[in-house]
Amino acid sequence: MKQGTFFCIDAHTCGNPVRLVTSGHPMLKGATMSEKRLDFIARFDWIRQALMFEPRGHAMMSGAFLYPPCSENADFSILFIETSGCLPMCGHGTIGTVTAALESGLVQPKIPGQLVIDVPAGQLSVTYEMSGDKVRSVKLVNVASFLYAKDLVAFVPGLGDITFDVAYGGNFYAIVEPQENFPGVDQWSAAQVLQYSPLLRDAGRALQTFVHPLDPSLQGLSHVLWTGKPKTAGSDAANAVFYGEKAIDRSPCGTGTSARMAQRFARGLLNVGNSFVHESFIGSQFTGCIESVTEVAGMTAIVPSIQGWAHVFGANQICVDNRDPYAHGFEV
Ligand code: PYC
Repeated sequence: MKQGTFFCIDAHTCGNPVRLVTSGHPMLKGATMSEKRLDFIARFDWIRQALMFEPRGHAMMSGAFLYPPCSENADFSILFIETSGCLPMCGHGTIGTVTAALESGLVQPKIPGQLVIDVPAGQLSVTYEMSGDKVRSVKLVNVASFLYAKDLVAFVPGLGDITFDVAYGGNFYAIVEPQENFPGVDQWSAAQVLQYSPLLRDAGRALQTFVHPLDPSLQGLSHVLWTGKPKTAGSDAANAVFYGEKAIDRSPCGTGTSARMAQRFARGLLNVGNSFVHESFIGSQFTGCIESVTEVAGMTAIVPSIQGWAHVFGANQICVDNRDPYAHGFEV
């Protein structure tokens, strides 16, 4: 049938959109969110495309569905949807979803101020602060994050050789530090990020495949994180995260910040307990921290946390009607 009506709460996390879809959920097969995500991709991807792509969305559009908990200790589960697909984990998406779900009364935590959330990449522990009926800030303890490959070199047409690391923070990131052929993202325009990121991502994908050692469904170099000098007071570093085909994250990117902290930890540049204030391309900030050190299949990993804020700005009802030739959206 591939049509339906979806009620949505629209919010943004530090500038990046979060469309929390509160009705029209398909029933998904699977015991874990990882399995449910694969079922959604196989059978219901048209819903993502309709709600994320133009004309109902745009290149940066990102959203989520709430599902019942998969684990006994969890309050609920999140399925992330966005223009690039169904991410295993999304930090800005979690902060926006938690904010919208709490403010609208969609979720009632077992313990006030705390939530446990199942996501496809694993489980999150979340704490939040309220100010009246508004959520002031959300802190999530993310899945174990680790440096996967370092000092890879790829030829990027127009730039030349670029050296980069690949780290996992819920998604796999190519992380590029300033170097001879890249002056730092603070010296770059958005057009340059959009021009060179897909070229570097393609070159990285051609070098090797990036697969989570414990869950092969978590694989693929999906994001590029360019680093540089910060502009906002209090920031430790700046970044521009590229994802999908044309998106630059307006938030400082939760999974990207987790991957960056894992990379810095592995390189001896950040320690347990250190905070790391990461600035987005528009200057908004997340505060990251290395909570502890752990192991993933014999590899040293960190348990990172990310703190940020979101604002709900509206609600809408989206109709996907097959009489509309663009019912399932388009990308240009
Ligand atoms: O915050 O993790 C994140 C994220 C991923 C893609 C866009 N934002």
